[in-house]
Amino acid sequence: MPTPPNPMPSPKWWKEAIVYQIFPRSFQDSDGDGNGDLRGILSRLDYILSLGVNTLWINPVYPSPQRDNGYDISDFQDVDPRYGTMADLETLIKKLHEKHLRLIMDMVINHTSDEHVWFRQARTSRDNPYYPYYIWWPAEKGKPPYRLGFFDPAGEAWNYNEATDSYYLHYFGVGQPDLNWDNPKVRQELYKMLRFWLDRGVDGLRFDALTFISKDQAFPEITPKILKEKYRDDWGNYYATGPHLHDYLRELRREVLSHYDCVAIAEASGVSSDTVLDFVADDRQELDLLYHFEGMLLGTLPRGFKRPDPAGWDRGEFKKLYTRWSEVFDHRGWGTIYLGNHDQPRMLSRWGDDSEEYRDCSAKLLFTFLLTMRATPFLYSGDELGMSNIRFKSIDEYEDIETRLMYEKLKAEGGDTQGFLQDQQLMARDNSRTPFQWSAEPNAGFTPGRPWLKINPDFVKVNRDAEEKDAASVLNFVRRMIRIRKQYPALVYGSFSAMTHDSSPVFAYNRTLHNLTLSVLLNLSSADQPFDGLFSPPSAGDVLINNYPVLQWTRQGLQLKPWQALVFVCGR
Ligand code: ISL
Repeated sequence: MPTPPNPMPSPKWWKEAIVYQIFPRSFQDSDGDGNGDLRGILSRLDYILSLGVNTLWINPVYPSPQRDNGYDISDFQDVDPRYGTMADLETLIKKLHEKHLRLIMDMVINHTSDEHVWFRQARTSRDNPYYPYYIWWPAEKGKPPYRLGFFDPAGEAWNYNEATDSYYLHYFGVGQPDLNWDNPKVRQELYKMLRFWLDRGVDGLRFDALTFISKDQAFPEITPKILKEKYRDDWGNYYATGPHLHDYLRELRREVLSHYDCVAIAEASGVSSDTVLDFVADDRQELDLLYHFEGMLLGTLPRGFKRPDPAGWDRGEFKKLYTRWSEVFDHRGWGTIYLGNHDQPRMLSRWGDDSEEYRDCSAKLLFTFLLTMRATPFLYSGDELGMSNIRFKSIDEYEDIETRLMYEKLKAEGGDTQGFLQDQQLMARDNSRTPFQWSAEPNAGFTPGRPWLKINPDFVKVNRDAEEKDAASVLNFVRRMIRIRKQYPALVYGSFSAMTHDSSPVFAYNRTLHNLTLSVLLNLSSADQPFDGLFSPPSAGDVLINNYPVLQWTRQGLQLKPWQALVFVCGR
């Protein structure tokens, strides 16, 4: 007998998880220093619970010089005073567990800060026992082969260190030296550190830049031609092909993960739908989940090089891509879905339409999409209010190392800095890092002090308080969608089948489990769209979700309003 298209997968808590990501620095400040902190999160637990989410992911809160917002860790096993204390973190874990919420912590194990004691030791001499904790190119061999450093002013991943007369490798900023995973001591130290957190009750680990940990230390020449032909012109694709990557992931599973009931999630630049199962299929014994960048690339300008066209991403490709990423897990593995996070602009501004007219309905549509796909949804804090890009005008308003360095580099090269600033209004990471908008009070109720990053002036209208009072707000819609996802297992485990494969902006699909089908219709555009497929009022079933007060049937089928999102339920 042929296998059914989507057999019921084995249930797991992390397949049923609805993850809410908090960028702690911007969520809630409790002590007036202008930075969000752990006590701030604790004071907002009721709000988080009211959303209906069951899992929290927080970005790094470890001691750090904060050159890359905590992704440059100087001590893996403590809490940065600006976020609070270890006791605050322990209280957070305890309180979350009392309320049946799980906690995912961010683990940055591809690199450390240059202020980490390992690196402070390593850089003093080639004989130092910590020298082999990092990756070096001795100067007597000449200049090292070119590698791209994402956050480097010269775009170079090698930095010369005088005391050792050698260059250290840093795929990100100069203050983020890459760890040498080929050194078994490094791996054992990291495993010990991970156990430290898991022993404290952390339920999941989100591994930063995990696909980059293994490097070919013969450092072959990667010419522009090779990069283009073999790696689709993306250094991330090359960095994700390290020779021992899968060995290390299997070892990580064996030594650490397999001993805990935890979920392991990789941030996985360079992984495509062709290779994802090598990481997350059960029999691989590596990871549980990963999140890919293929969706993001569809709406990305190659780092500041092209004029943005916010409405310009290809709807047909979008549908194809997410259908492909759903189907790849039909029989093995499990996926994740997201449209924004701390590294991306606000999802409403990038994938929806944040104009006065369509911001509400397009935000609601995007949540309908995230919460009806066959994958674990990652929701980014603030999106549930329909927060949008701040669109800074001047470079001085930016805090982010990425934007600031790209600007400096361009300026030094005599490039088009004005065009770049315009692009950043769509793409910059700081767009999604502005403080959470709690109320119309000064500083949006985020801090009594001076916020570390400017608050989006639209907070006087777009804020939690106002949306609480409005039954038709984005916030209340999100709560409803979350309830529905929890109420219908078909939305988690049911099969996914796309209803159409055309290039129209209407994304239509069915989610079916046993005798129940939920049909989802999404008009991903700011124009009316006909939908003539397969549908007539009685057979469509009952309307479960409609982000408009109307539903317009014609002889040909449905006439969808701009950004209209519909969910029908049929069967029982
Ligand atoms: O490699 C990339 C593109 O080819 C990047 O998208 C890369 O994967 C991504 O920037 C990694 O992000 C993570 O690590 C960074 C940090 O700044 C980000 O905030 C974090 O999410 C360095 O730790």
